[in-house]
Amino acid sequence: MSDASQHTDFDVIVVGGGVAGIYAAHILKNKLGKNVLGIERGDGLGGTWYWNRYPGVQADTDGIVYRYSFDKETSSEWDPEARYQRGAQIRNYLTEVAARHGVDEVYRFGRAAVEARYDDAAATWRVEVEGGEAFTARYLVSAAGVFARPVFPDIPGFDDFAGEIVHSARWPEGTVLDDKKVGVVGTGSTGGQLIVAAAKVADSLTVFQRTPQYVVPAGQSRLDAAEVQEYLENFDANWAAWRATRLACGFDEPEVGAMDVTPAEREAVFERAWERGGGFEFMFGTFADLAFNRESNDAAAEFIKGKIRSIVKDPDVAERLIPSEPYAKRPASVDGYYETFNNDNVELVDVKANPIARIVPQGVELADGTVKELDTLVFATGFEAIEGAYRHFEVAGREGTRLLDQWGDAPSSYLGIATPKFPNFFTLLGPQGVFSNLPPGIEAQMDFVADLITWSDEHDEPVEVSQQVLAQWQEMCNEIANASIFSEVKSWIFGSNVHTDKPRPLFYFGGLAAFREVLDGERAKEFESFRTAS
Ligand code: NA7
Repeated sequence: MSDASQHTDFDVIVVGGGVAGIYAAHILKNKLGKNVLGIERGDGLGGTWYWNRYPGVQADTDGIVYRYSFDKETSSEWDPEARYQRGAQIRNYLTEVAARHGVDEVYRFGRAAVEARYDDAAATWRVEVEGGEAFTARYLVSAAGVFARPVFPDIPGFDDFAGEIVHSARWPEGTVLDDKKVGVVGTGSTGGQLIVAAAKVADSLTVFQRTPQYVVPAGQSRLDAAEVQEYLENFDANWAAWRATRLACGFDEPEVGAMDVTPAEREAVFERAWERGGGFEFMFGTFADLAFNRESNDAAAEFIKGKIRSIVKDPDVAERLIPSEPYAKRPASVDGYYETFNNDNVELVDVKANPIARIVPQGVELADGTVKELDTLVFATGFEAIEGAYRHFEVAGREGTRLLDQWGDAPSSYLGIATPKFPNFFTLLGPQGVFSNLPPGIEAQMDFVADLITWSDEHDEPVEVSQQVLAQWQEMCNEIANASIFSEVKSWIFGSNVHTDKPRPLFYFGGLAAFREVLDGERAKEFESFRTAS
């Protein structure tokens, strides 16, 4: 921390200390030799994994690929034999990687960046943190997070509740659900994990479900020793192969469509995937077209509906758990999810049929007047994805243009990285970045940003994407996203969980391999799209 505590001017400021920020700081400091300041509002590193500490939290992407590919060694906090890592393990892993590479030293913790402003004349960024202290740098890398802004529903009576209200993403230390009357609002990936964990310890669990989800088993298991050895011995080759796939989730991505095989073959493929577990693997590792072909999507949906009916003993409860929408949200996977609704201490409330009217001192009152008594009310109601980070971090580019104004109702950044009017400002996981397993997607983006910075340094010229290039990118992203069945449902992937009437595709759905080709094309053209100034 010596640099950060003594100086206010840096080569690069990195906002955020999660998976993206740590990688950015590492590349900038250790590969480019930059003088870097990292700003993190939490008291430690980890980002999403720092904030999300709810019971049951774990990754649902395989641990062998939910990690950095540049660091083979760090593993003491990593359990290479477990298919998925728990939240605390990932947090510790990230902290340890940062320490191993000297990245923790560049961070200042505990105060959020509240404003960043581009100084046109000086061609520098000025970043202010809570409390008023300010820093300057030529480049600003925002790794402010995809899930930085949790959302609570607009329900009256929050202050009336006699018990404890928590959001899954802001879990207070010491809050336990043991022997409590617990309510959980929300049944997304988070709600699913929480529900299973809470049901095991709570006196009673009331699940307030608005839209049922398709949930397949996660398939948490132990990898065998030979698998782990193969993984470590061929670490780089494995990563090279995974990067050449669409999702880089570590499984083979088939080319055959679900309708190209017989019904019996299809059933067998789904059954094997169900047995093995994994949401992404079920959606993208069974057949090539579940996200794009309605018939194929229906087939997968019907398979999962059949599983719900066979697992859930009470047919009324089963029907309430069965989605009517296509299978087109970020795929959820939780072990024992549907089985949990067979527990005597678990009640499922359909809040579409009987909405939450208000929170009252003793619990939650429904529209029909029923009161569900609770000690702890948990909101697993998600996030304002991507854009949300900039509601408490005001970024202003050339001529004072606000980032959120520039994005408007159609947020887009070229490659998820660059926004016109924001010179030398780079978002990692900005709007319309690649939809893939996040760590390799982040590495691809940041490696590219590093090359852009090097070019800018060499030419002594700020880099800024042109409006025309962005428009073409946006059109392509929208076209692919709107052709996908994901566009038919409301979810954070389209920002429509918050901006309900204004869906916006927040990702490039062309896959990581194609995304990386676009990046290489830009490199080959010597970053032509970013040379607006020349
Ligand atoms: P999600 O996937 O956005 O899920 C939020 C859940 O909360 C979902 O079931 C929502 O139902 C529900 N919700 C939101 N508002 C309400 C209200 N007002 N009443 C009832 N239910 C509500 O967030 P997660 O945290 O689970 O997951 C986010 C990502 O984090 C995940 O995809 C991983 O990538 C990691 P709805 O479907 O909107 O009716």
